[in-house]
Amino acid sequence: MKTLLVTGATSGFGEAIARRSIRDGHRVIGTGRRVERLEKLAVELGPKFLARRLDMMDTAAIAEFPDALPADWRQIDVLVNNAGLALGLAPGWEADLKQWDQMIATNITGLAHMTRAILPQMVARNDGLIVNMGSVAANYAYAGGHAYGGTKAFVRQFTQHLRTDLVGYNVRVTDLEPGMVDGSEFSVVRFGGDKEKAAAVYEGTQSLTPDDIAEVVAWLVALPPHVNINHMELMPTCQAGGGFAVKRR
Ligand code: NDP
Ligand code: 8X3
Repeated sequence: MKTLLVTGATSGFGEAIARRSIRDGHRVIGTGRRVERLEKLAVELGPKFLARRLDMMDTAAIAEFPDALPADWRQIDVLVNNAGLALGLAPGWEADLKQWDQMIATNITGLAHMTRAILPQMVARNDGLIVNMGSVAANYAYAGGHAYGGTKAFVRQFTQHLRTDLVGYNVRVTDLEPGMVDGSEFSVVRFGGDKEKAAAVYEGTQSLTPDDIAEVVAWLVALPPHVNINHMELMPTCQAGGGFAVKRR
């Protein structure tokens, strides 16, 4: 039985990863800002789920987080740096700077601080796995993707550079890069709560699901310690990388 720390467990991927991990015999510390969601999940999943409120934009709270856990929950075998968000899809010159700041604070600073908070114990034990939730937006440009894609490009390079530091240790680090995933709140959040606009993103597609992501995380967790998946890009079969944007006369 491993102990997973899953950030952003109040919906979407994080919730599915929590459920799947507990089904696989592990236990999970699930975090997020929406405490009522965490409490509901704790009732459903029982004593193998520990709910903790944590705002990933609060770096002081992240630093204090590991030592504030109950003593028998402090060894984190797997960190799933999943919490994150995209806000807006306006062209760069019209984008809301507050939205850029929030994406950077959550997807970059929060993820980096959480990694820094947990990595020392993994190195000291010579054992552990970090799964960073990247995105295809790190690899392909699309209109309005600017700051979000930039944060996920950070996740990709941060992961790969950490790999270099960790050579010689049995600590694995993976950047998971999903494409379109329906069934989470990602697009509802991106469009400021507009459910119709969010649903239109997936209309007529058979997108990936949060359970597909949880399946891949379960596979990563189960791999033997000598196998590191550096990065893994997955898309639904109905999606592929686009071409260049060209303005013709
Ligand atoms: P959801 O919106 O369903 O889940 C996002 C999770 O992140 C929620 O649990 C939310 O919790 C948490 N979160 C956001 N901001 C904060 C914060 N400041 N502090 C703490 N938790 C926060 O979307 P997904 O499940 O789809 O997204 C999960 C990850 O996957 C994200 O990093 C996203 O970028 C990435 N991703 C999503 C794809 C998709 O198509 N859906 C594709 C590729 C990557 P709460 O609001 O309760 O704080
Ligand atoms: C989420 C996938 O294509 O909307 O990271 O950026 S995408």
